[in-house]
Amino acid sequence: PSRLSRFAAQELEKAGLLNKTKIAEGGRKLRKNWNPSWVVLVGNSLVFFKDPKSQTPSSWKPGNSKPESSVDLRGAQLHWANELSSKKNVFRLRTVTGNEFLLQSETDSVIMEWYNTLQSVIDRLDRE
Ligand code: I3P
Repeated sequence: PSRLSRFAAQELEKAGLLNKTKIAEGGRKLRKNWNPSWVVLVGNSLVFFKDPKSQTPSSWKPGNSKPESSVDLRGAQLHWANELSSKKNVFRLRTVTGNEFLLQSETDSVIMEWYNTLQSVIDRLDRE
């Protein structure tokens, strides 16, 4: 099965554009590299796509858009993390495997909605 079809049967909860940087991989610190990312919350996964607007028109075809990466939200931890960046409205998402991401929006309401929605999915998975 393609990487996309794994998600096709699951419920789409939320999608939008956020700034993203990965700051750790398996507990090992990484150098920040902020980029706009199309973020999709589907089922128990947060899926990242490259921002279509940052690509050339010829490279962007909806049908062959492959996720850049995805994150299993089961057991994940979410924290506001404004001390980890000079940017405003930053939160950190840490997976059980020790991958850490910072996600950010210039718009307060946008980042609040993402935070609340992700926290409710994580809480639901914790109760299962
Ligand atoms: C980093 C870049 C990041 C910044 C980071 C810098 O420099 O400016 O945007 O994070 O700060 O180190 P470089 O491009 O040379 O890697 P924020 O935008 O989140 O502040 P940091 O090292 O204090 O995390």
